[in-house]
Amino acid sequence: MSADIGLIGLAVMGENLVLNMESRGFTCAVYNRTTSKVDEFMSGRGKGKKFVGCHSMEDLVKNLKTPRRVMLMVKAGEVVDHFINLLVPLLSKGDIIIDGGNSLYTDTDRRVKELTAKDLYFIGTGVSGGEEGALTGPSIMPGGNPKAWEAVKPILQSIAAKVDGGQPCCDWVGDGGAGHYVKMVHNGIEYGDMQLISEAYFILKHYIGMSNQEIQSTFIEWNKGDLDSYLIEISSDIFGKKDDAGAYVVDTILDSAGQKGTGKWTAINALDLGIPVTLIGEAVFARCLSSLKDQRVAASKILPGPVAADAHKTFKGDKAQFVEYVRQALFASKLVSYAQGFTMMHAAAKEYNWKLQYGNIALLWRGGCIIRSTFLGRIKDAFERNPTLDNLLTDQWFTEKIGAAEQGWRQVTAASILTGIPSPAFTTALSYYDGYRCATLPANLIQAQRDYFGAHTYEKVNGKRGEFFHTNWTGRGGNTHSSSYNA
Ligand code: NBP
Repeated sequence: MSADIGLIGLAVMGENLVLNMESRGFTCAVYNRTTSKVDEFMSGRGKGKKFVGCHSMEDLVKNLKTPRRVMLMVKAGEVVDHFINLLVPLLSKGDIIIDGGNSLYTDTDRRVKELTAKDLYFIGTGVSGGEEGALTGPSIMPGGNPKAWEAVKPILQSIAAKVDGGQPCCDWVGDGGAGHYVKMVHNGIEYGDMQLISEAYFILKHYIGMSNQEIQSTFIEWNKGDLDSYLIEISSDIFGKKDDAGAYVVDTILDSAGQKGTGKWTAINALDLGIPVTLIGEAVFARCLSSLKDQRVAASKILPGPVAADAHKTFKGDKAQFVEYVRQALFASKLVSYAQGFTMMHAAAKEYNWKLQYGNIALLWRGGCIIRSTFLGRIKDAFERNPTLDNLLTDQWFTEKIGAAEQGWRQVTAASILTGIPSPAFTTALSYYDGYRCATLPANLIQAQRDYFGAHTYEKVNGKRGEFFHTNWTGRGGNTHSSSYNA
């Protein structure tokens, strides 16, 4: 049997993706380093289906139609290079390797170039949706060598999630590492959304004193409006789940969050590009802070200040009203986070010469992936109105929505600060918002200080942009100044 595609890596993502492909009529050859997993799959979930189980890479390649399409769903990093090196001597001109793991976009860029030089095509694609998405329809963000797109498009689009009456959440993103870049930003936004939701939960729990059951009901309500999203939906399920002993599972889980790197990569790249993506950065640092569990426990006994768990003792006022404020804080912060994520992609497209279609990217995330939400349709609309929009917050829909949520957002951040409830993502989002809409910032003083100690020069309020001045602040320095550039 000649297979339509070969897949290497029968772990949670690979196994479910090939089952998805098979269910759409494609024949898949499968291989895994630990070959017993191939046997388990063939006698288990793959039994009686159109799969070819392979015990060697040679066997896998031999069983493929030409041009051969081989997809890697393995641990990102060196393992991807390892399999590419094994595949290259077995493949022929025009064959295609697709990496569906969470690879760093610069690695994908390099691999596209190296394989093009060998007359092979390489696609690096983000795949989001976890186990269930992989099986029933993930969001797929392919980039790489555009010459390979037509050959893989029918398979990838048929297995992708569908929205708006059948539109696949899979389309060509761009050259080189563009697909993996967009997946990286997706994951960064996912970090931000999860942090925001957890801050809302903490304030409802500690400041208003709500039970898990009450929080669950609140989330169910929220999921019917602007916040309608997969992460709000699964969080409401989480608040209702009890273990065999009758305890809420969420209360039994240690407050130390893990991470696998994509949020960190997003924050690092934002710094490299010089774009303020503060919320994702704060979300990554919040996970780092959470992991310092022992230090936090020790510090909680020493450092003065109000105790978050006691905040409910200070709450006075209308509970329902404050719950609405928390919803507003969550939604407004989310608007900021997505606006920041898209400004970052804007800057990256300029820096790396990609022609990213921002409205299409929002559509790719509308279904299948972890950050899927109805709100993404609003982002698509905003970029349809203005494809070169600098910042989503200045689109009319966003401006109106954030304006309507702003007062509640301030109430919540103020209350959390006064009662010692940490809310780093809510507060950083509000600081960004206030900074972005502030026509005059105190950076004049920073420039003066830089010029004072290092003769770094400054521009004048009424001068021409790009014209730099130096003041001899102490009368002791000369008129020599440092060159003016931004790193
Ligand atoms: P893992 O990321 O756990 O990778 C498991 C696969 O990598 C297995 O086939 C394993 O082979 C192989 N592998 C490892 Br680990 N080390 C190897 C080595 N040194 N040499 C050869 N093969 C090696 O699986 P996953 O969670 O299915 O994720 C696959 C990719 O998709 C990753 O890049 C991940 O970041 C990405 N992703 C994951 C999710 C998710 O929700 N899990 C979502 C979206 C994207 P073995 O069986 O022989 O150990």
